[in-house]
Amino acid sequence: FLKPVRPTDLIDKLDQLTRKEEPAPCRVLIIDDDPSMAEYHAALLEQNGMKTLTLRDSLKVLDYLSVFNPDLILLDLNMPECNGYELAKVIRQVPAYFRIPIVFLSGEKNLALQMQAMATGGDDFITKPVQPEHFICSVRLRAERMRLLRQYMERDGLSGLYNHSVMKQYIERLFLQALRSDTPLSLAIIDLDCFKDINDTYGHVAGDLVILGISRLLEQRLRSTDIIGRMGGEEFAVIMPDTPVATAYQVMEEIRTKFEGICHESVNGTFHATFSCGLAGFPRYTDATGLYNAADKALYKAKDLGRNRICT
Ligand code: GH3
Ligand code: MG
Ligand code: MG
Ligand code: MG
Repeated sequence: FLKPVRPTDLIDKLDQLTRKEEPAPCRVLIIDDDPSMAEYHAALLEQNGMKTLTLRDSLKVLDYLSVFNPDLILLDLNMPECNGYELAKVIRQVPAYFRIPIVFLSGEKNLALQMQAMATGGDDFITKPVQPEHFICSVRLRAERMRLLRQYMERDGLSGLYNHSVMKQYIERLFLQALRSDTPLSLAIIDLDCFKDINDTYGHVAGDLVILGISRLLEQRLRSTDIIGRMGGEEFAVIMPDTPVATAYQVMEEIRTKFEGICHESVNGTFHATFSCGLAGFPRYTDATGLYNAADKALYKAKDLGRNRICT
């Protein structure tokens, strides 16, 4: 005998499935040619729950930025290969890194030179030797704000997955990476079936719960290196690096089966939901747009063939 579902139960469930703010620690990139200095600053931050990466060679910075994805950059001013002024200017020229706070960390006492450094795009100037409490507090506040800002800009409000514009950037970037390293890559586009009917029959709160349900299921089942996003409405995309289409098909098929088995609750009774999925991959498609269009076309094929299936 089933207990009737109250609207508040659904709201509680929505809350439960909504991903809370990321628990991951703030990431701080330290660029300093003096290893003992860098180590000391890194230790201070690590002891206070932050993750750090130290680079001695300022010329390597751009390579590491996209990999480490820092919430804040600590930049030494005087370095042999490329000084802090020049480096800050270069970093600021990359649109994706425009917002990352840059804090200069230098023994430079000359106020005019400090101002000159700030003018290149620095957010603050801390003189060495640092006062530890002040240093930790200053770095933490800026890094945490950056992480929150990033969350708002990059994530979809309901599902917590990456939003449309971030996914488009990832598709371009990961496609180029696959091309360069000549490794396979798969792209899946997922669309919930007859979702309008689900909303109409069971209410939009239940619909939202289905969106959250598929979001959490994708996160649980896929690898941490896979990129999952909500493209809009009831459409999702998954980028799977290092994964040939045949493997991606198996994984998505497993997710599809699991999803159709989930019993969703609503004030108008329980129900099941399904999705259709289009798959395409590199090396078959040789540019990111072609790949996306192919996956989209495969999705339409899946819909045409009767939904609740995966097509390539
Ligand atoms: P198909 O199987 O062909 O995809 O049919 P469909 O009904 O899923 O497709 P259609 O594009 O006609 O309708 C999509 C519906 O998804 C319409 C819209 O109300 C609903 N929807 C979009 N975003 C949300 C959301 O955030 N929450 C809820 N509850 N519904 C949403
Ligand atoms: Mg130096
Ligand atoms: Mg749909
Ligand atoms: Mg749709």
